[in-house]
Amino acid sequence: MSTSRLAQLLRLYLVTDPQALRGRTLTDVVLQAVQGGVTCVQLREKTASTRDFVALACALTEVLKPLGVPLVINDRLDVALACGAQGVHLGQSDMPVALARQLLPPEVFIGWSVETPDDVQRAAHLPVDYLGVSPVFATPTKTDTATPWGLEGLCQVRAMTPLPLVAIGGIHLGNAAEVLTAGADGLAVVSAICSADDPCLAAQALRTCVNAFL
Ligand code: TZP
Ligand code: MG
Repeated sequence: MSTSRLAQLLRLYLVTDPQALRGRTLTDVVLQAVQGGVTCVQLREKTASTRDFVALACALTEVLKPLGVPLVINDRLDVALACGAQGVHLGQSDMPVALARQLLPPEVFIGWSVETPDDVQRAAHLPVDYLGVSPVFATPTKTDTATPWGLEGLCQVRAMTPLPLVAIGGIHLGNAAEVLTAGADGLAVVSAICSADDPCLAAQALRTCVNAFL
């Protein structure tokens, strides 16, 4: 896939978190979010058993494939392979991306979280397809993060790499425009959509903002 096509697919990137669903099912929230204009979904399960993770991944694949929305699996190559996901997202403590690239079919894209300028520099020599700039702002959704980049940090990352950049951490409708202005190609959100009263409306509003930057 071309870099520009991938950047397009990453524009409004929903990251799931079972704790953010407020009692609704994952599939329901994801479907509503996609109706509202989410362009990519990452399944992020930190406590599920492998069996449950695979079952969720397969269920989401069935829902998302016909809609043309890519599914990305967080952390787990085996789960991505088992369900035929389009992408894998890895962090600094996960499977090294060079190994992941050897293990995955060439069409499966790899995202990598960058937490420091050193990480961004290293990415230039690694087989990664996009970078997750993590976190841009502090967020109660994930508290064990590196120091937030802030908007200035995000601008610095933009100047350092031509790779598609997805910003994550504390992003909502109120700061989405400045995150895009700072150079993000896509917005990755958990709570702004998963925990919204109406995930479809929340996604619609964010998508309208993202579209204004096309
Ligand atoms: N990685 C860095 S911050 C974060 C992840 C998974 C959580 C983002 O959640 P929210 O609710 O969009 O701030
Ligand atoms: Mg990880």
